[in-house]
Amino acid sequence: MADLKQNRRNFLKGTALAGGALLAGRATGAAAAEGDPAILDIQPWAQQLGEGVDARPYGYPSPHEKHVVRRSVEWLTADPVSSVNFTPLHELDGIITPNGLCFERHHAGIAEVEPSKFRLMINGLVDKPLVFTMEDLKRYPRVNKMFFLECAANSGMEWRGSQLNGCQYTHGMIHNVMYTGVPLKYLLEEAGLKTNAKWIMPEGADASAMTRSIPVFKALDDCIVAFMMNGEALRPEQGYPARLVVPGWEGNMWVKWLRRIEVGDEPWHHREETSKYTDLMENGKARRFTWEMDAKSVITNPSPQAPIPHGKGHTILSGVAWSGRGTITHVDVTIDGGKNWHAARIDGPSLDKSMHRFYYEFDWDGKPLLLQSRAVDSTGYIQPTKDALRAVRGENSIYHNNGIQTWYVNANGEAENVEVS
Ligand SMILES: Nc1nc2c(c(=O)[nH]1)N[C@H]1C(S)=C(S)[C@@H](COP(=O)(O)O)O[C@H]1N2
Ligand SMILES: [Mo]
Repeated sequence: MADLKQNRRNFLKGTALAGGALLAGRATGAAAAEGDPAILDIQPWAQQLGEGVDARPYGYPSPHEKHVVRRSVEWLTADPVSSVNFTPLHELDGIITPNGLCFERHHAGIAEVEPSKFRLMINGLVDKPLVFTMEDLKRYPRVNKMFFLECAANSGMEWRGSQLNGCQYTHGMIHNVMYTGVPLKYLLEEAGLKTNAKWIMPEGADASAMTRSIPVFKALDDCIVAFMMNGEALRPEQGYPARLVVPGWEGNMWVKWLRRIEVGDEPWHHREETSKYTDLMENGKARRFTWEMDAKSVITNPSPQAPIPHGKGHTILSGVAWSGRGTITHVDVTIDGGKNWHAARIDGPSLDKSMHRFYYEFDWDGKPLLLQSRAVDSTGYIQPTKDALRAVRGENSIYHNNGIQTWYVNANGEAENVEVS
């Protein structure tokens, strides 16, 4: 483990870098090597013509990236149609989740909705019940907003101790996407909310007909009926042709394949807000309606699926942080299990209820590391330790685990999921 002096030095370097200084004298490029065939030989791709512009009408990644895929945990569920797969966070950088890599959570498989048969009904406590087609929706003013969606069960398997080896599995029930769609407020206003309208109940068109109760204040604030993600039509997996976006709130409320929104004066207490998506406390009572996702972060590199490949020396640590209550104002990082904390550098857009990317550059002495990150959001909330969460919530929880994650890195640079107290 690095000693205190070592860490102070790293801290100063980290600060200098955050100030924009370059890594003077620490360049990692190798000196020009004589006779390097990768430089001198004419490579296959330069010896023949490549494919033309007619070869790939819809592009796809390089064959060298074929390991960058969503993955599932086999023992987690009995059947893939009511299951989950995970975003490969350790293979991504920046803040955008590519459409083909967004984790999926379905209760009854992927509904293949025919867009010409899409109908969105608004009924219940409204002046005039309305039905919208896709064409109708596309004639309302639309907005473009980037938001994370995190399943409330993300990190749920870790509640009783470290279990899964990889941030894809411990933290990959999240994606961060730019949505294009119509503010729900415009549609509700057109239908005209009655004065006693306090709740809405979005319903999915899939075989699970998923429903959740959402308070009207949220529906009128920032919910969106989205039909595009990252610039193209929603993928079937994500609710094509339209899904509800409920910024900062648990993923279960973001109803996919939207078909109906009922307006009422009280919540419906359906399955997804009673038997599921409630938190069983120590005293046997269940906490319900925990909508907002608290600030959370994870180091994506290094991590169990992404060891340090280069041995000691200049090392880039990277990760993501998010909060359902606003932006992330800082992320602190420790490489010695919490003895010393260093300010990480947040890079890229800092948007409300969206993922943030952070980096911490340090000189690795080649000794084992205990890595942790801790996010602070714009409300001043500080991401808690897992022990602090358990002290308040007991041992029975699954959902809403935003505790600090620890990776142990050995002298070979291999990482493992552990807990320190
Ligand atoms: N209609 C419908 N909507 C749904 C679901 C579903 O099974 N059916 N799953 C919910 C859950 S539990 C989550 S976490 C998110 C997952 O969204 P994603 O598949 O885009 O990742 O969608 C939510 N919306
Ligand atoms: Mo979920």
